[in-house]
Amino acid sequence: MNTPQADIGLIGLAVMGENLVLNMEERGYTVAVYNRTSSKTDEFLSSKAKRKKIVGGHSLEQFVSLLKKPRKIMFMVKAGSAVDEMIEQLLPYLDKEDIIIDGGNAFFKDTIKRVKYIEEKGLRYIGTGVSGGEEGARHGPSIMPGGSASAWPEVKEIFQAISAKVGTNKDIPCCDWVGPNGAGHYVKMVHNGIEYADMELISESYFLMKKLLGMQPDDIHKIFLEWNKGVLDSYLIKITADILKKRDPHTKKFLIDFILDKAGQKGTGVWTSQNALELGVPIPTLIEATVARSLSALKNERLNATKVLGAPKGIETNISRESFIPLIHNALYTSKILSYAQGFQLLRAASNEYGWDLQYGRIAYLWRGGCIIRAQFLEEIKQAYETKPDLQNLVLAPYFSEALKKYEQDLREVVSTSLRVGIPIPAHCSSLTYYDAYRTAVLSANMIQAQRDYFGAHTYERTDMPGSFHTEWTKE
Ligand code: NBP
Repeated sequence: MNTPQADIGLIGLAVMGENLVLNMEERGYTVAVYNRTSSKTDEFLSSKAKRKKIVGGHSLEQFVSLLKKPRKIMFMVKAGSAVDEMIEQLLPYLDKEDIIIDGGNAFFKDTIKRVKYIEEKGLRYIGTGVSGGEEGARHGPSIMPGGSASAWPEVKEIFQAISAKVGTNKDIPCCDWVGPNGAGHYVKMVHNGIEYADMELISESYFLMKKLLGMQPDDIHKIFLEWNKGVLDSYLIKITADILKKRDPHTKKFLIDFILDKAGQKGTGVWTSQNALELGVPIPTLIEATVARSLSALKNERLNATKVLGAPKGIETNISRESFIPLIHNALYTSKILSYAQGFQLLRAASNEYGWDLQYGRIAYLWRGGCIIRAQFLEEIKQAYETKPDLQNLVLAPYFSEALKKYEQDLREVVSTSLRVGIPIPAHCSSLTYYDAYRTAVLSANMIQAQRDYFGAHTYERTDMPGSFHTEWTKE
């Protein structure tokens, strides 16, 4: 058999796995690799991994024999049943204290079950979010690990070495322990939920400039480039600017104008929305962003509906670009604050529900670099939670409440204009409604309580005395 020489093993040589292996090797670690289809292992070893400290196994037994103890084995395989299959195939070769790490996009409830299952066998399990796509995996992703706490010191050095770094000296890793069982995968799930909202809000801003102001992609490119220098400075704004200037190699025209308006999704947005509904946490902007993708997917139905119902007017000639573009900027910024506030509200509720003791300031920092939602703005979120760890809602932190009060009217102006001309910007609308509802001391739900009591004797509470009341509504 082989000499155990590898510091860590990785199973799953697709896009993410290959790049993580190269990243680990570059940081000085010897990595063992395995892939279900062994031709991919050979291909990798003879190409990208050639002459590097990367060794491969054709069988799981051989792969495991390459690893130093306690063994650390990271999965980067398709989320779902593939993970359970791999666990079962691997277990016969592992010893107590060994560590299995699932770096895929697992559903957090599956991770909760897997941590329990593996710990009962005397081994350890980490479920970790990895964000940043191919580029992040290769040069520094954001890593959000959770699970068996005793496994963290064993993998901390490798994980923090390969993660993105932020701070003035680029020495603060975007990787830290998140919490027990499914906490790491949960935080990754909410990251993706916020990512959906961020992307939708940016797309809506672009859409307003295109449809309402009649601007061309290169003009909109310049606006996003400018916005990336201020409070909106973020990876998603930057790539939006890049996208808008890209030319189609065939037609030499702007590529964005040839891309079908039909967005796909892999499910993390839906998981975030479902869990928020389960926990009773209002995250309307995040949910709306998921709904918007579903609506976009109905391309054929929309084409038909345009013929039957007519297209909205979409353009108002008396709006000046100079005065409206700053309003779009401020509307995007306020909506962004409100969507992050909702995401952190969800984290707070989940932390209580699942007993995780999540550290919100630290999570904001994990997302500061490497991941898709990385943004300057997260620095302020970190500050807000460090100043007041029991902050009820991000919108109440002085930095954010001041911004909301300052730009609220601009969001209202943008939303009302879009409603008047029929340009759908649902995530902006939801953000504004969330803001208005959240700061309204007396809402309309007294009527709902009365209706529920009327037809179902569900009882209601009163404003003037404590207790639970029922009224015979139909009696004189
Ligand atoms: P994929 O999600 O496309 O998975 C492909 C890998 O899974 C291949 O190595 C494949 O082996 C292996 N696999 C499958 Br499929 N079924 C298997 C099974 N039953 N047993 C063992 N191996 C199996 O790869 P990816 O896009 O690199 O993503 C990996 C994980 O990272 C996923 O969970 C994904 O959600 C997550 N993630 C992806 C990104 C991204 O940007 N792509 C970002 C962040 C997280 P084979 O070669 O034999 O088919």
